[in-house]
This record gives sequence, C-alpha cells and structure tokens, in this order.
Amino acid sequence: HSADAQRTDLMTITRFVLNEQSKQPEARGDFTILLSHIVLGCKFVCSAVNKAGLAKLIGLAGETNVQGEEQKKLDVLSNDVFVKALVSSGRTCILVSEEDEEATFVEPSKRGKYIVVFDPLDGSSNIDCGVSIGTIFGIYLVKENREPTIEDVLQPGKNMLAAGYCMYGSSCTFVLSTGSGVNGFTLDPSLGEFILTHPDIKVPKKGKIYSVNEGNAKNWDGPTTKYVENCKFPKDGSSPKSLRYVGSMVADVHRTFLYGGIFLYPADKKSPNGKLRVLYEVFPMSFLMEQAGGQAFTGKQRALDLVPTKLHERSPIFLGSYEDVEEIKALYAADQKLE
Ligand code: P6P
Repeated sequence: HSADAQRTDLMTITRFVLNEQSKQPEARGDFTILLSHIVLGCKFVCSAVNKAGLAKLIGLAGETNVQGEEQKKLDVLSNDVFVKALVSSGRTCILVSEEDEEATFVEPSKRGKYIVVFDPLDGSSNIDCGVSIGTIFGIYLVKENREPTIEDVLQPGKNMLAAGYCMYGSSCTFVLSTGSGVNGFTLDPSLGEFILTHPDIKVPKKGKIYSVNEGNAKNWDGPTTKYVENCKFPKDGSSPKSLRYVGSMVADVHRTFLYGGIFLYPADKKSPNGKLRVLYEVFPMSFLMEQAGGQAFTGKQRALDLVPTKLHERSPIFLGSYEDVEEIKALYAADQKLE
C-alpha cells in the first residue's frame, strides 16, 4: 500500500514551494511565480542541452539552422531564455548574468521586488564532451519600494532569500533551498515536471573525497598545499582521500552534497582571487552548503559574509563537509598568525 501511496503522492517542485510559502503569512505568491519562471528556463535549457549533441550530429548546429538563423551558442541561448523568462515573470527588478557585463534593470511596468543573479550555463566548455553542466542562481529581495540601483546587488551572500542549481547530466536535477534546508528534484520528461527525489539533503559531516584542479599545484599558497598534501599523505595514519574533479562546478558540488568531501578552487599566483565568481557561483553554492549542514570558506572568512564590490568579482572557495572545511580553516588561521 505504501508503495502505491508514494507513487500517487507526486510532490512537484511547484507544490513543494507553495507548501513552503504557505507557512509565510505575508507571502503573496510572488516568490512562487518567480521560481516557476526559473524552472521553466531550466526545462528549456535541459531540452536544448540534450539536443545539442544531436544537432551537431545531424548538422543543424552548423552556421545556420532551418530558419537560416545564425545558430546561437548554447550558453548565449540559455542566457536569452532566462532573461526573457525572468523579465516576463514581472517579479524581478535587477538581473545579473555571467553572460552580461552590465546588470539588466527591468523596465518599471514589469518590475518586481526580487534580484536574480545567475550563471545560465556554467561549465559550458564541457558540452562537446558530454560532461554534466548546470545553471546556478541566487535570489535577493529589494525591500524598499524605490528605484533599484547597482548597490542593491552588492549584498553579502547571507542576505540571499534562496539559491539553487539545475544540473544537466544523466538526468536533470534541480536542487533548491529557500532558507529552511535543501531539497532535490528530478525532471520526469514524460510529465515535464520536477519531482521531489532528494528530500532534506544533508552533506556528510566528513568525507573521503577532495576535489581540486591539481594542475594548478605549482601556484598554490602554503595552506592549500599543506591541506592537499594531508589528503594524499595523511599524518594520522588514516587512509588517503580520493581525488574526484570533473571541472564543472555544478557536477563537483552536487557530488559533494551527496557523497561528502571538500571542493576547492583556491587562489593562486596567477589568479589571486581564484577563478569562481562571487555572486552567481560562490554565494549560491555556499548558501546551499550551509543549509545542508556543511560550510563554505574563502581562505579569509565565511564565504556568505563576503561583501562584493563588483558584479563579476571572483573569490577563492573551499566548501563541503563541515569537518573537512574546518581542517583547511585551521591551516589558514595558523598561516595568518605567522604573518
Ligand atoms: P579549471 C567551468 O569553466 C568553471 O567555471 C566551473 O564550472 C569549474 O568548477 C571551473 O571553471 C573549472 O576550472 O581551471 O579547473 O578548468
């Protein structure tokens, strides 16, 4: 009987968010409407990503498509879809995308109270080899009812109302937090709905995996070098950690949520602020990681406490299992004392 009950009680992402929002007395459904437009964008990108390989195969992806239009690169196409979906939701006032140098200020007639920062297709350089890629987003609220300015975007990650990502891999998985835990949904293509498949994700307290681009080891600073050394040659006689590095942030972080361990994109001599972007890569993943019981550290401070000064600012990031991040925090703290 319980199996049947499970099958018929389809918890879609829309129902889930409506349930959650109904607990907020002042909620008027705006957030639910905003999220439904983000979900729509992800469904579109999922179908476009899955066809990309095929399109290349049957020559559609060449210079022009059947309408004779210039075939857009998938990340540009994804960006266009998200910008249009978010503006048409009527719930946003500022959009910040990895693809656009400047922020998009929504025209007054379509303006809402939310700011959405997003990377429409992170890791898109991996599309041609079939590696999982993803959309990452974060949502801020603009409280006052006034003309929004760029200052409204430069908020610390701890002010985010919600964050999430959609991973386009063997299945299409949408992971979301609205501030009370993390939940994962899988797209059922036959229904066109995201169904709750990973309720209340909690990252293991400690993991057996470290995830970093070892090719940058020559340029790492002392604490990162020491930490990775300890992963490979543990001093306490425990077994070495495994290295898993996909090179696509959504894939590496999603694995970290489910299996535990630590993901590192450190600063190095070539990139003193690391490579990953604060607003739409570091903050959303750090928000989710804390909500799942893990933590996120920049090498100097809690990642969510960082106050960005520029839209596309970068930051080093160490995130994952609580105890694993504690270890690298201790190494950076000891290093600061020596200075
Ligand atoms: P590297 C992909 O290009 C990306 O932005 C992230 O998705 C990924 O974590 C990182 O860069 C990989 O960078 O320098 O290791 O190739």
